[in-house]
Order: sequence, then C-alpha cells, then structure tokens
Amino acid sequence: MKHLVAAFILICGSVSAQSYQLGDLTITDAFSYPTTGRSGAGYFTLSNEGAADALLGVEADYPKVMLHKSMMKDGVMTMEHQMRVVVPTQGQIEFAPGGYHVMFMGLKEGWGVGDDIKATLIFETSGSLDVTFKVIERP
Ligand SMILES: [Cu+2]
Repeated sequence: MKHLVAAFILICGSVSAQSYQLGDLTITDAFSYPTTGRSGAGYFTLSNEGAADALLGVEADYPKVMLHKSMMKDGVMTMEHQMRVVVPTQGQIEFAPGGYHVMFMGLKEGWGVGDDIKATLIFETSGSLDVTFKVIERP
C-alpha cells in the first residue's frame, strides 16, 4: 500500500510539491529544462516571510555556477552576472526564464527530463540551503 501511495504522489505531484525552508525563506518550484549543451539554468520561486536578505551565490558540482539576469540590451538578449540578489522584506522573487536564473556552466553531459540537479543556495544572513532542481519538459 505504501508503494501505491508513493507512486500516486510521483505521478500526480507537480514540481511545486517540493518546497525548501530556511528560517523565513521558502523555495518552491525549483526546476530546470533539459540541455544538450555545456550549460544549464535553474529556476525557482523564493518567498520571504521575514526581514530582507540577499542571495549571494550558488554552489554545485559544476566548474562554474553563477547568478545571472537575462535582459534586453539594444534589442539583444544578454545575461548579466549578479553578485547579490536582494530578497525583499516579506517579499517574493522569481527566478524564471527571461529574468533571474542560476547558471550552471561547464557541464560534461547534458541534462534529461527527470534528472536531479543538486545545488546549495547561499544567503547573506540566513545561511545555506540545499535544493534540488528537477529537470522537466520544456513547455
Ligand atoms: Cu545565464
């Protein structure tokens, strides 16, 4: 019976089922898209119930991991390295395609649907939080 319940959760649970808590911070919807290249991006929603904090970086088992922000500059989509992403007091920030994202670089092999990308988010005051980015189908 336990097995049946687990299977049911696997099939019906959306990405949002998994959330991660660190003090007043909550991470939901941590996901990535499949990639065949040397880099991949991670996305999530970050809610803050308390005082302002800042995301300083991400650690993972890849040669280079950075916080990036995609933006239009003179009609060209560019990515800018972010040293510090502020998490406002009782606010929410979205890491999503076309905006903030975690950039994983130097991948040896691509990511496929169902892969788990493990990473640690480093916050200025709250400390560090382990999250898993689930690789899901591109919409
Ligand atoms: Cu990027």
